[in-house]
Amino acid sequence: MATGYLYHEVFGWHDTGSSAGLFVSDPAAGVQPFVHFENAETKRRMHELIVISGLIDRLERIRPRHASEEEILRVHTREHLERIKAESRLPKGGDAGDGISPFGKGAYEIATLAAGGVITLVDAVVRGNVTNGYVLVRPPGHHAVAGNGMGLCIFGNLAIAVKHAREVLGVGRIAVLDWDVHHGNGTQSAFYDDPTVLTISLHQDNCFPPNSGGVGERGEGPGFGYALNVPLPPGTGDGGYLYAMSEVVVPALRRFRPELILVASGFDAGAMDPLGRQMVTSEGYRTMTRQLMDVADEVCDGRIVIAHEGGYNPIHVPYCGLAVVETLAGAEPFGDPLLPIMAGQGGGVLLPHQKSVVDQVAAFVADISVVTDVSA
Ligand code: 9RB
Ligand code: ZN
Repeated sequence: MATGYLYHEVFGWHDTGSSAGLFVSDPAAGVQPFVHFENAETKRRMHELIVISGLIDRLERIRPRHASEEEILRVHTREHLERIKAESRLPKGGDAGDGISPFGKGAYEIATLAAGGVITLVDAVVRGNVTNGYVLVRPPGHHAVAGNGMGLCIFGNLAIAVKHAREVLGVGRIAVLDWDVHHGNGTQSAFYDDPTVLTISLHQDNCFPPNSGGVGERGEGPGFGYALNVPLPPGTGDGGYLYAMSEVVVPALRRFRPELILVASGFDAGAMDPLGRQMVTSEGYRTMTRQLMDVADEVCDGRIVIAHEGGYNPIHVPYCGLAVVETLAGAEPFGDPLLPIMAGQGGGVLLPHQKSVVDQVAAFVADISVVTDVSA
């Protein structure tokens, strides 16, 4: 069966304006404005590489629809939805909620298309039209919490799709793996007390949001044990990420036995990212995808939906994304000219301080069991 692929040109029209890296530009203080780091280019270039490489011919192109208000409200408050809608009508747009997440006019419609895009691919996978798929959406979603957006995220695209899978499609257990370099705090918070949704986040220790995603965040109430956080030290590359996959992610999925696996896929753990300080290569992302597919074949007939999040190096991100989508589709590698440059930089080796974090979280996996009462 085919691999689904979803991208829409209007995702590139979401306007985050200018900034100065992580700072607000301020000419009086000598801080010159620059194009915002979260802009269309990494995503547009990833899409164009998928076309130019010929991979597009192996994919089943899927068209997104907008998420409805009812679908957004399964995760977010009415106040948040109405505020975004109102600010989105203003000539200069507004902010998702934390004062550092600007959006231009019309962002509401683009954000609902992003959330609806993930829903569309989840529908296609659960109904059996495609085996798996990649949703190349923008704006991202994994930081948005119920009452506000943050970290450039407006609505929780994946959380909204999880609720859809549960409430409309009747999917029981769902796992969300987040390999973006930042903590998937929003997705985690939507299901923190829910033992039927396992959230696992591999991220750089204390990167963003501040003080979020420590190993001690494990869920609460009946959901205790069903949130896993692996805060990897700066400098972690393929060696540490693949060890986290094989010691935490794969065993956790084997114990939990999800019926559907979703991935929050940021490429900002990539070795050339301007925000992250990690060293993952396109081969690292390829192997992580392969590991996930192998366990998905065991537990859920291969059902995986991967949705785009961060990743800010316009040269490297397209090759990382291509590697993931090629793997999903069972296609041969097109090649990544950056790999030889990264080969000698050391990220391929697992170091003791990385291993000790992973081993700490691996000990929590035994607390996971197959939850059969999804109405709990
Ligand atoms: C600003 C600050 C950030 C930092 C990181 C992200 C991550 C995005 C992502 C978003 C915004 C702070 C602009 C702190 O890729 N998530 O997956 N902004 N950080 N202070 N100020 C002024
Ligand atoms: Zn990120």
